[in-house]
Amino acid sequence: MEDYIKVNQTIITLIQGDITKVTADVIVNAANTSLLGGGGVDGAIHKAGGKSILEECVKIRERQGGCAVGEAVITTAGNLPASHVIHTVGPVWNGGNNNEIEKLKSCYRKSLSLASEYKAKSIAFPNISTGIYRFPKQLAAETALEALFDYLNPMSVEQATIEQIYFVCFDDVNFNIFRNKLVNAL
Ligand code: AR6
Repeated sequence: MEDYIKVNQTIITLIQGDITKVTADVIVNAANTSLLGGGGVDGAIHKAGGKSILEECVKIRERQGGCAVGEAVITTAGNLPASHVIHTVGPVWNGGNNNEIEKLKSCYRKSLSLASEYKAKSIAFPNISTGIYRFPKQLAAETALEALFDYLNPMSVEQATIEQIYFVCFDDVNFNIFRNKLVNAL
């Protein structure tokens, strides 16, 4: 069973599993500033999506020198069941004194804006920064949902294209945190 809530016209759905298997217009990647791939969800997306994703990342690097923390760039989704991948760079958790919360919020906000620019109707997010970058999971979930609710409430004009937002939790800890939060929001 999928858990979901509706905010204005947008449905927010919780899924447990591998984001590379999710069908959505846009899949979001938790990348690093080099855009050249890595481990975790980044490794999984490049592996499943194929080399066309990396080729476009290399072009973006040549054009603008990678991607800053809190920013987002867009490429093809290659072989994934999506039209585009948005690569965003989450903050490394450093104790919380380095604007990590604002930077993480910015990842969600910029990804949603970019998806809207591309007229995406659906977008799937992983739990950005909560793996190798060690952002505390509870705080990351609160930050992600706050960014989302800020974006959807009040409904902005650009938001109108996005009808479906998926939170794809890979690990049990993140899944249970999100499930509790969504149940409480009902
Ligand atoms: N589908 C969905 N979520 C996943 C998957 C998957 N296939 N695999 C892992 N996760 P991480 P970060 C979850 O480490 O913390 C890379 O090397 C995982 O359980 O992928 O933002 C990049 O190149 C966790 O909850 O990303 C960067 O260098 C979440 O994805 C660095 O890691 C994020 O974990 C970014 O670190």
